[in-house]
Amino acid sequence: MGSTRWLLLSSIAICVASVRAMSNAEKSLLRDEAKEMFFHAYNSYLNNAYPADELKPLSCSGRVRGVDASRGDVDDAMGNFAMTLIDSLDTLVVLGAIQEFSEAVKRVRFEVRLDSDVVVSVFETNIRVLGGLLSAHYFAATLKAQHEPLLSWYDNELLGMAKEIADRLLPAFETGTGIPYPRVNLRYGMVSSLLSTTSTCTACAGTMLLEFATLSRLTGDFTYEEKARKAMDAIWQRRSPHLLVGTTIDVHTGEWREQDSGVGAGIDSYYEYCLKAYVLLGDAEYLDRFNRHYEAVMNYGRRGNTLLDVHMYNPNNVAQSFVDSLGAFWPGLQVLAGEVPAAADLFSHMEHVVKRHKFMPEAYSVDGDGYWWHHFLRPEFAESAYFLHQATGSERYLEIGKTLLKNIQQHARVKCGFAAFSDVRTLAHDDRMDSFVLAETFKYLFLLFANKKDIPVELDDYVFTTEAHLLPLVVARNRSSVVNAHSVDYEIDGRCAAVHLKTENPVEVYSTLMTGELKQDMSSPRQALHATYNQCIHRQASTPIKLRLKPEELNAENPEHLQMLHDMGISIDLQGDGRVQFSHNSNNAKTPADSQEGIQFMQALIQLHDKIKSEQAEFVRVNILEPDNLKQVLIAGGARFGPNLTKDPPFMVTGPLKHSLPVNACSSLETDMTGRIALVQRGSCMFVEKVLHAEAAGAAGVIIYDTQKRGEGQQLISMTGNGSFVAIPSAFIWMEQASPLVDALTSGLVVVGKLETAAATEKDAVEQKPEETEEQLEQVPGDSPDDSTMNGAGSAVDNEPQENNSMYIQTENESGFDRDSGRTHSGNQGGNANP
Ligand code: DMJ
Repeated sequence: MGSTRWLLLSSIAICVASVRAMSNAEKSLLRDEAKEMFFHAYNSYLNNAYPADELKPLSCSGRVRGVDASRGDVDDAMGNFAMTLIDSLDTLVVLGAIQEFSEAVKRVRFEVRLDSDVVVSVFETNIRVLGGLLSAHYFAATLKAQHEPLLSWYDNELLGMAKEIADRLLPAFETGTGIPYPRVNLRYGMVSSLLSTTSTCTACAGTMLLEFATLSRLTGDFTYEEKARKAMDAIWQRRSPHLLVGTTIDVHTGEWREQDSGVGAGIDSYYEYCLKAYVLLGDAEYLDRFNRHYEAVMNYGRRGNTLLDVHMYNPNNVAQSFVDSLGAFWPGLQVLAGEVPAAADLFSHMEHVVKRHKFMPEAYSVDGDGYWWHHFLRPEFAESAYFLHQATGSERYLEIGKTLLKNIQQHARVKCGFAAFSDVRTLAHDDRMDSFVLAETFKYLFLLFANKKDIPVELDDYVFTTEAHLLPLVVARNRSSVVNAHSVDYEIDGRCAAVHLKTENPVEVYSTLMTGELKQDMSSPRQALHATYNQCIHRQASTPIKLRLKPEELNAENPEHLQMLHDMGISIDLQGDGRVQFSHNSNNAKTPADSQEGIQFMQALIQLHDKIKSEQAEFVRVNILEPDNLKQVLIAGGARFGPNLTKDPPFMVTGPLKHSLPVNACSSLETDMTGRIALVQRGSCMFVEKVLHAEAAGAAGVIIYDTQKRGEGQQLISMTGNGSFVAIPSAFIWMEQASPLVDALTSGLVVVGKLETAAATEKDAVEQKPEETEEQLEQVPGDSPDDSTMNGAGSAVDNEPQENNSMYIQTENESGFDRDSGRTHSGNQGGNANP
């Protein structure tokens, strides 16, 4: 991070001028306080819960699978293997507690078993247990090599255990794509009951390589690394043309089951491991993948200083109206990528949310309101504060960390540890202390306030895994021929000289970095890697070429414009059917710089095209009618399931409006909806489930309204399906728009929901006056309250295959992961599964 650090120091100095300098004494106190907090949690766990996987801090007892009430997928992290102890091991080293570390390693060595007859999450077991064991093994072996008497007994036992747990995960990788099943039985492998769950999250599949490669390189058995690479490749190969990935994928067919794309639950650490695989292993292809994903994520997801989920194939459309707290790790990753100003920018919005609620709600809206109000003392916000502080040296991040630390002390600390919150508004506690609180939250808080001399580990020689386990960069030396022989559809995109250099002769570059004896001090290779990826990524992402001509300004009759295109290597051909085709050929460009601009022009052109297409295809109109009078026109989001509303003539459905019961339509409706347009509340289950329930009750159409206000600049969402056939149309509206509908319900007005393709944009709708649409009203078939005609529906629905057959969303609990690794939600987390 060296070069970036100084660069940024100068650029943000002005905005931090008003933050007072924290004295060294205060910093030391906070560092010690963070350490004491860790030990309060750790000792509480040991004294009250061990050998259970987790501590219940309110009950002062352990949480044991099969004994405690099931919490659903979240319990899949627990394998009766003293998870909190294993996850805590390397934090003990970072805190300098070698005596405690030695005792804990002994406990793990002699008391922990990894072969319980229990089904676990492959992802969670990898990041918490395998990662924890590998890191602890490396520290134990290193301390022994340094003649630390407390570890003189150590004989690589944790490495043996790491191999054992990885072997127990391996059966999950026997799939059509190499993407692992989400769950495996530790003792019996892929028992038949697990084979039917074929959907897994992207992060679950793409967050294996750091741990598996480290294991391979420490043991010389490259099976693990190959498996993890294959799983990552399988995801990369299925990226969308926009360079985005979806949230869940089928392990056999490789079809995307859920096509929302963001940096939070379900995807987060896949992106993280693209960059960190490069940091750890030095393989430029992962850097290139990260670069490409990064640009796409920032390009499409950014709304002001937040990132929202978008559709991977239609990324101008926002897929979620809320921000997932797991995405708070992203600024930390941006720092590692050299994108410090952008990281600081995104972080500032998160800071605003944390200041407002004391703790970051599990999900929140763009305007900072909570969306899911619980909070599990997650590490991501502290993690980003730590990396930003490393990169900038700014006091600002120390102050933020201090506030966070004090809030945890004041509100989360209980007699037996630290309790999560079931609701940050009331600060009501939850009897839960996840192992990542010790592995990550307290580790990052300690590191934030620590000086280099306080940390007995040379951090520059390690990479932090997604669970903040430290893996040594030195493992990169031990390569196997399988690694170089390995190939995917990797192409150099010509944007970054450093990547070119490395890729043209990776072996040579690699040996330059890695020659010399195995050293404890790996700072030189680390710096070399830093120099490479910082320069490379920073340059390409922070200095985009300013286009002389934007696609939207192009006038094909303007000779200057045509000349510019020509210089950039772009030719225009008029096709026989009247379409215009643009092609770019670098060889035809005047200069390499012109060629680069040509590439960017083409990218901007594709984006413009997508945007126009999405504006035309995704909006739906909902007209509220009184007899003979159009009362109001609402523009709503469409659905990617159900009748094709883009057909000509437009499909529409008419009927009186009726509220569903239950209001969220997440179970069979209690009332007959025949011929009605069902008004349904958002939340608690998938959009498509609601619509299917309404359809089963006889509804002719569905309008789903949000329970949150629309954030500023927030786009309408378009609802995704799960592959089920849906016969009736549906639309999504914001909460603000729901009130005219609710008014109409209570006042007994005749309401006709008319759904049709809206070529107009939302702006048109606002400007549209009722009287201007009278003509349109006359086209509505029938206007009596009982008229439930589905105009043109029969044949349109019967004959029209679903447009998005390849688009799926997993059903709740299907894919076996919780929010940390995916996006399903167990009951006590109280979230919405999809909508
Ligand atoms: C941790 O287990 C890891 O950081 C993971 O990548 C995401 N979720 C939790 C912390 O919130």
